[in-house]
Amino acid sequence: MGNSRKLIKFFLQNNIKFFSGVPDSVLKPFIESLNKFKGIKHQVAVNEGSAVSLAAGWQVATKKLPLIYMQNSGLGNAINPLISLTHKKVYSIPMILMIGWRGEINRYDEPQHVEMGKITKDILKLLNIKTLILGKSVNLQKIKRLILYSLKKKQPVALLIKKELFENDKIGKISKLNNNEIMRFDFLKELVNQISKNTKIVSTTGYTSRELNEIRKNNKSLNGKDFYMVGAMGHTSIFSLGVAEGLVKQSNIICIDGDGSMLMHLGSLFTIANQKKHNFKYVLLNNNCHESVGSQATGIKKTDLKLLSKSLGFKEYLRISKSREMKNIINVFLKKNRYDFLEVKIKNKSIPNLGRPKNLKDIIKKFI
Ligand SMILES: Cc1ncc(C[n+]2csc(CCOP(=O)(O)OP(=O)(O)O)c2C)c(N)n1
Repeated sequence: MGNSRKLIKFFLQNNIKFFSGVPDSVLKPFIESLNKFKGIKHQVAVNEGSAVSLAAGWQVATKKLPLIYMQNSGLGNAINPLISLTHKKVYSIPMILMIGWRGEINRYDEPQHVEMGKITKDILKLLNIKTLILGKSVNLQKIKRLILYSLKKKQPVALLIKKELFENDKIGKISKLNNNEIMRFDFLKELVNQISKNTKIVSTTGYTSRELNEIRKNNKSLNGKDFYMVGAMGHTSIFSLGVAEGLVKQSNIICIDGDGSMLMHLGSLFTIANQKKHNFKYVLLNNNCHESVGSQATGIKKTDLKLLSKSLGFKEYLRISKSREMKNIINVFLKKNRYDFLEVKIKNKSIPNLGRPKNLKDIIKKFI
């Protein structure tokens, strides 16, 4: 049995049945396995602070111990409720945090993860959260002691998960492909083919930035400049607005977001639509999932994005769901000087051998 199943069984035996969090690649097999067990309540949250607060409310109502999973990048989102809601000096609410350790010390990782990786243990210490690091093997007795500590002291505790813990877990076919026909790569290629020289693109965390970067690498003569939001997930849209507001020379700003990222800080769209910037456009690449970390569903499928964007105050809502309409709708979208919202229904499938944006300092220099 893989470590993820072993741990979930153990949690169930210890009456831990409520799970919430934001997906992470280190925890991918664990999160996927949650859906295969009966008697589990599992809710994917929009951000890590939201997951902690949801679990805290559930704990207050049931007196049972919940588990919240997240990538260590998400600790930033979680700190507010961890220090001002669940902390022992406030309401003292017990829970287990399971944290994927990106930027783990002595292991290569991308720049956006390195600093957080270095300080993750210290942050947990500052938050007074007793932490157990889990590497290749699982010592259930140690975890049991941590659980008892959390219950007795009524405090959050943490399991800090190294990459190797779930690395060899067989998870079967987790990335079920959706029925959308448009590949993100094809859309991005068509978009950069059509944009004018004075267009700047800000693209979201994960595969979107990586694919856009691939397109640029392979064709240096394309118009426009890009900024890749490699970290700060969920802040792509509001960062783009900042760029649109700050530019002295008139440029067109296109924000390319993902559904997971959009939902993480949905309130930013409210600020954006209220500013009514005519040089700002918003594109949502909607694959209904967090594809970059394992295609876990975001739950956005049931939301009417036309209604949402219009009620937030976007000027127009456009949608592309068929490859044959892509070229024309992109053309219409780019031509109009207005703050429109374009939803593109994309397949959750990326091109193989995807590189990563490098030399971030160069990227920011060239952007403006
Ligand atoms: C605060 C934070 N939480 C979690 C992550 C891990 N993470 C990186 S990309 C990603 C998924 C993004 O989903 P979406 O915006 O829908 O784009 P897609 O991957 O589907 O292209 C997640 C959860 C992160 N980088 N930062």
